[in-house]
Amino acid sequence: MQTKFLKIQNFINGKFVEPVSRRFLDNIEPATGKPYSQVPDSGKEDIELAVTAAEKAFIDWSKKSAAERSHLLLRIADLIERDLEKFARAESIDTGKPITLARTLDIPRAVWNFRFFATAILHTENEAHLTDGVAFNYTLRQPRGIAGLISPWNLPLYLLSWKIAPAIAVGNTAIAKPSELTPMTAFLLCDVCQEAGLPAGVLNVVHGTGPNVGAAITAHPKITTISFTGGTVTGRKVAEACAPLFKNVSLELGGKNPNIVFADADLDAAIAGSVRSSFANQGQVCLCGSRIFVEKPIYKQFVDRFIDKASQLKQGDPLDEKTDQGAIVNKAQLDKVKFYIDLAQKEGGKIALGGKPPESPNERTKEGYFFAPTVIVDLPVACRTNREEIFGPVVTVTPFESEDEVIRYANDVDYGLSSSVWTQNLGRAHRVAEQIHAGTVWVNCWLVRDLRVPFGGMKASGVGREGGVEALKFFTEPKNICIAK
Ligand code: TXE
Repeated sequence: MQTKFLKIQNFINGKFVEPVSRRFLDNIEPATGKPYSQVPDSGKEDIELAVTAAEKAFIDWSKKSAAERSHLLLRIADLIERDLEKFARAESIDTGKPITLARTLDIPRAVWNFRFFATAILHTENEAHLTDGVAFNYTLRQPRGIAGLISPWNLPLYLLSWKIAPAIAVGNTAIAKPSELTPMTAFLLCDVCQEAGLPAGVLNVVHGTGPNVGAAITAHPKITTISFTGGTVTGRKVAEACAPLFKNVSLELGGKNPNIVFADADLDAAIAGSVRSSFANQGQVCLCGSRIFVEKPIYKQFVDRFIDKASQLKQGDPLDEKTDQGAIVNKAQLDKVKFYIDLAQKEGGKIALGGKPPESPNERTKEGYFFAPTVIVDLPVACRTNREEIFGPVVTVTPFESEDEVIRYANDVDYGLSSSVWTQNLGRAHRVAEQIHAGTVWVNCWLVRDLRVPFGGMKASGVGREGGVEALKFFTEPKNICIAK
């Protein structure tokens, strides 16, 4: 018997509405494998309604002062912070991540995203040039119109907020499509935006699948800016849809990030940092260091200590305060992880830790999507397991002999998102960081984020730099105005 589930609604023109189709999809809780709410199965008719609302709202919103827009974004940040526990619980149930991670990372970073862009727009600089005494040139950055924002399931509110905040902060209006797998915190955000007094139509959230809603966004001629975060395969589809319409597109895609540990590293720090960068969010962070390379003299010591530390991670019910490792987001992703575990063994790898689902933590979660932190050794460097993104709690560990060799290994993949380098030799840190193909290189740390620096990937990891202050440029159109003297 279908129990009455919470029906999530779209948020269009400042109101909560059902999809035109009246159809809904089950929203499955990863920890139980059972539906717990319903998501609108929207389509292009809903996008049409959102475009009408966003177009109308743009007229006034784009004319508001930076101070007025800043005030509203700061109010949204305060309300998310006020409801932090509610957002953290919703994020944990929706994604399967430990509630402690949602409470300390996802939601606080979403609050910070709104605060950062709310204040950044008060201090932007515009360029001006005196041209040979004959003219005065200045650059005017103007909002582009309606922004289409498409986000993934791994860090739902974190990654959606770092699109919404800059897009509307500079005066655009937005149509956002969260992943259909994790819609809940986007739904709560709409509540907060309504309470904060965000004018109707400035932010519209349309829930549904990629092909029905995401594709309608990328195809709509009036949605001139597209900010996408997700897999490389989908990113390619988004790029193909936008190219003929000459849209302004930013793609934050996948990664297969090298985590390089030299023999002179502070091993305690490198081990702790590597366990975090390997298994945070069950390894479902595009920035995870899924390929660990260790200089030969300390290889065995590293592997033994790394396995020992990783085996201490408490796997369990995401809602249990003591849990470090929760559930994988859905069955498809769990099956993908299992596929790569089998492939790795066929390619000659040895499972040094994990390799299978853990004992069920309790009655509630016995049919959930769980997988133990897994460490694979003895793989050839260039095998598929070492080149393809798994996006789960699975890392490989490989020894290396020289700087040149490990840089070659690190760069020999299609991706170029991030990297960590552990060494106490400053010259080596600079030398190696300069040669790694990655948009971000962390030295003796991981996932230290400063929104004032460019963020994004190269090669198959994406195009553009929007996860920070660069987003203020991405979401505006620079116009040069030249006035004769
Ligand atoms: O991606 P998908 P997922 C990457 C991560 C992994 C993937 C996981 O590395 O590869 O994202 O997220 C919508 N037209 N990153 O599985 O399937 C879909 O509904 C338009 C990298 O969700 O690509 C969802 O809302 N939209 C990143 C969104 O696209 C479409 C950080 C992403 O879905 C669509 C986080 C279509 N044809 C994850 N098909 C980084 N680099 O920072 C689907 N969608």
